[in-house]
Amino acid sequence: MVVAVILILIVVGSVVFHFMSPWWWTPIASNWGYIDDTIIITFWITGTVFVAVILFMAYCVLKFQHKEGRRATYEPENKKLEWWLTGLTAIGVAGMLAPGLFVWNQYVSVPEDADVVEVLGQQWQWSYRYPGEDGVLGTSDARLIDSDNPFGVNPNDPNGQDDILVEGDDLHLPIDRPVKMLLRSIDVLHDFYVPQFRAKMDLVPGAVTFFWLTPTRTGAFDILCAELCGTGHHIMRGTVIVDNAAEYDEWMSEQETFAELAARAKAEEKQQAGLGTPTGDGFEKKVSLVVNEDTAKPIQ
Ligand SMILES: [Cu+2]
Repeated sequence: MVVAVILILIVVGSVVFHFMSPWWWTPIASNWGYIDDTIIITFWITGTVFVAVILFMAYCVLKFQHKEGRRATYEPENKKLEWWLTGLTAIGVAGMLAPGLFVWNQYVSVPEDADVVEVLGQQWQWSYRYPGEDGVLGTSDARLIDSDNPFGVNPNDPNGQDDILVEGDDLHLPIDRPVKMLLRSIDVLHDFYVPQFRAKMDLVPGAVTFFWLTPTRTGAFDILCAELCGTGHHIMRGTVIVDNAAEYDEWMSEQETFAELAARAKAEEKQQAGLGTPTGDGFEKKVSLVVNEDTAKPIQ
């Protein structure tokens, strides 16, 4: 009797906790309400099975408790019952998997008018690249990455010259605009995850993965890495800021392009080598005397 009561209390407690729990998901900030729907369907199916199984156990504990002279019967085969259990299990599993297939199809079917943003993951930080005014990202290659070209943008690709590079700062997205997120890693597996967007995807070295979303709420949201990627995994965080159109345009106008970044890096290099004097216009003036630092003698 006590065991049956405990089992019933477990069921009641679980259902009450499920509906009263303070640890529920955060309010959604993207178009992916479908993903919440699939989770709710899974909750209902697994929850119904959980309640049915535990209540059945409570019933059996009560009904078949020990009584003097009662003997258990042996029934190894029950075709009818097996068909029922197989059929119901199949319907339950299909009910959990099928909605996910439809949502997944939508998740990777990018609308034609979507903007593009590239997310670059590395141990242990996030960086972002926007296509600039031409709307096309330049080609890139991990082998081109160095301290002056942290994204490995192909310097010979005209499409890459106006790419906007955002390193060590926030990702900005405009509200109500579909955006295709291209995901690239330059070292190990990472996973770009914004809980409020209900969206996540692995970054796989050597491949470019993608999904799309439309931000539906302005604000600042955490970007987490959801793939164990080394000792600094827990600090691999970022912030995505969803702006209204005016704020977004203003922010974008303050960003630096790949060409500007490359020119600045070159200028700094020259300055460090002692071959130029800052003139404010990119060291355009040629110096007449070039000094070989090894010998400190004038060379031709
Ligand atoms: Cu990571």
